[in-house]
Amino acid sequence: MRHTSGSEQTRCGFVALIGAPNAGKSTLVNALVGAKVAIVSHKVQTTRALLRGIATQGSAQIVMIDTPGIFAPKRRLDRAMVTNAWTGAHDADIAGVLIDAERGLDEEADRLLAQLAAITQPKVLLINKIDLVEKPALLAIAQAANARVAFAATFMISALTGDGIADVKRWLAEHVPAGPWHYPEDQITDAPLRQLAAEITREKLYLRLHQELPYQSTVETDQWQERKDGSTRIEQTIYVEREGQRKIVLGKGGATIKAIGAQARREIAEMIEAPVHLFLFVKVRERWGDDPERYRGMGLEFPKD
Ligand SMILES: Nc1nc2c(ncn2[C@@H]2O[C@H](COP(=O)(O)OP(=O)(O)OP(=O)(O)O)[C@@H](O)[C@H]2O)c(=O)[nH]1
Ligand SMILES: [Mg+2]
Repeated sequence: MRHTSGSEQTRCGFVALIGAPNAGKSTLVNALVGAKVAIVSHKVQTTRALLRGIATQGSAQIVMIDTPGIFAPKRRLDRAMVTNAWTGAHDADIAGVLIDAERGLDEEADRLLAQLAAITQPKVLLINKIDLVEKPALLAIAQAANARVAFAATFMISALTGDGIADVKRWLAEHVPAGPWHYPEDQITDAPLRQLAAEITREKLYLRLHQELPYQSTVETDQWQERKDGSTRIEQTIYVEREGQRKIVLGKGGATIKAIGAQARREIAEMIEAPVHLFLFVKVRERWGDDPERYRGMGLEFPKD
């Protein structure tokens, strides 16, 4: 742990990243932390619950809060995710508002900007994916957004290429409150390994499966056993809603689950720096989206209605 000593005053604060689904929040958390802590996919609604990624810059510790995308919720799970995102924003010291430059101020971004009045903390505008858009369009987005919301600063970035990320990090480091660090200096997330491992498998599901299937599945780590030979034995369950979905996840002769398992195993092994034996089970739980137990597993509040 760092201590305040001499002229060096430490700073520490929470920065929530909010934005429409797929705006690049999780990619940006990873870029600021400098390691993959949050899962990323090309599909919307990848992130389901708050996840903290810890970045450091000089004497400042910046705790980034990755949140689910904000959209008009339909299902119970959607409502839990969107509520969770706003909770993250309200509890943070600073809110980073991501706009996808390629989409500009579309209906979803428009609705988000309208809802920002409820956030009283300093807000920073982060126009992301600038690698995909010409400069005049970026300036137009910056102007239009700033005309509607009092942002403390505006940054144009690419979370993917790293363009502009150092500037964002410096600004955040200067603007988080003075105070002691919340986490040891080598910690990069507060999520338990079991949960990170379940997320990695869920990412592979998102990358591999099409249409609605990823949204109708969830992953839980059931067993985590460190063995004498230094390897770790992990059992996970993938919950789906119907038998037909179970068949798709398994694939012909088990080919799909095998590929998902191989990819997940490799990445989990990299994360824990030990050989991993990963066992995946696929279970049908009709209406798991209405089962409070599953929400606990995801780290979400269960909405009662
Ligand atoms: N070209 C480009 N793609 C990006 C950039 N940032 C993120 N992406 C891509 O955008 C997609 C969504 O990224 P995520 O980080 O998962 O987005 P998110 O906002 O966390 O999405 P949800 O969790 O679903 O709300 C992925 O395919 C990323 O690779 C960027 O700066 N440029
Ligand atoms: Mg995300």
